[in-house]
Amino acid sequence: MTGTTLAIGAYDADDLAALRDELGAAHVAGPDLLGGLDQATRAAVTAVAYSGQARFGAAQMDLLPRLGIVANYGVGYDAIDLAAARARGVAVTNTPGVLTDDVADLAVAMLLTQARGLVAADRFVRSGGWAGGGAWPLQRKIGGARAGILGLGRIGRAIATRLAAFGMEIHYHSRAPKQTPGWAFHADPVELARGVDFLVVALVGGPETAGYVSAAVIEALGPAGVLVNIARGSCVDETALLDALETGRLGGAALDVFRNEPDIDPRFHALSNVLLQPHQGSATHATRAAMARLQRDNIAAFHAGRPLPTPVV
Ligand code: 8YV
Repeated sequence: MTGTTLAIGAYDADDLAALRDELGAAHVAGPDLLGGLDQATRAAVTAVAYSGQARFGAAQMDLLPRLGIVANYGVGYDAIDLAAARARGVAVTNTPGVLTDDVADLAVAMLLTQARGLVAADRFVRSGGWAGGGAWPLQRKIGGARAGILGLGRIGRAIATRLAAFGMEIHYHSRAPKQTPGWAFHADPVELARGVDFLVVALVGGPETAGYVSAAVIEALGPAGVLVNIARGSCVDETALLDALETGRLGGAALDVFRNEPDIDPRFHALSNVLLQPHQGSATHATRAAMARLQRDNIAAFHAGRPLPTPVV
């Protein structure tokens, strides 16, 4: 093995144990702690196993002069500065495919939860409202309603397929029309939002999609509309979203991702029309294990001089 592996960020316990056992990896909790490692330790690092949303850019790479690979624990690699990696000859890998089903499942669960008011209904039963003779208000039917998917990549398509199975009408926006089983393409995201009841964000993260769900998209979705985001907080103009939710100009939202995770904007806490999730799209035992396996396979291939299984750069 050439050089050592450093795991950076938060890991599930089994995955961190496997990084230690299989690759002899050391661990730091975040990229901000790199500077605290002594120079000999940093100079030995050739592979980084990366996890999290904190920025890993030129400044961090330059603390690791022999760095050859950053293997990301996730499909979205927007936290990693690809240009800085390219400029330094550092390979970047991710974990595509293995988490698609889980993220799509969560998106559907969040959409259904909002449509049928499941969280409030649970409270209604627990608080004795039901036993006390109160009437639970009628909720929204999913079958026949219109779902808009923003970004029809692997995950967007898996979400659309699931929602189609619920009898929803599927609309989507992506850079160009795609081969679909009759789903309606919209060239303009505002027009997509205007034409649907639920808008699910499944875009990639990064600068090219920052604020893509703009104030205009949110206004177009409107007072009866519900926004679901399982992609990245950066894709949404969060201030516009909060303003619209607080004033009822947007009906509701179900969010697994935020701009400043995990320390999210406290304005969200006060909103009863929002479902808040702790960025758990890929967080099942089986999927995290598969992601971690793929991450370790990429690092092992790098150390052995073999082709990387899932390269990005
Ligand atoms: C995280 C994700 O990577 O795959 C992605 O892009 O956002 C998640 O799977 C995971 O939470 C580990 O940080």
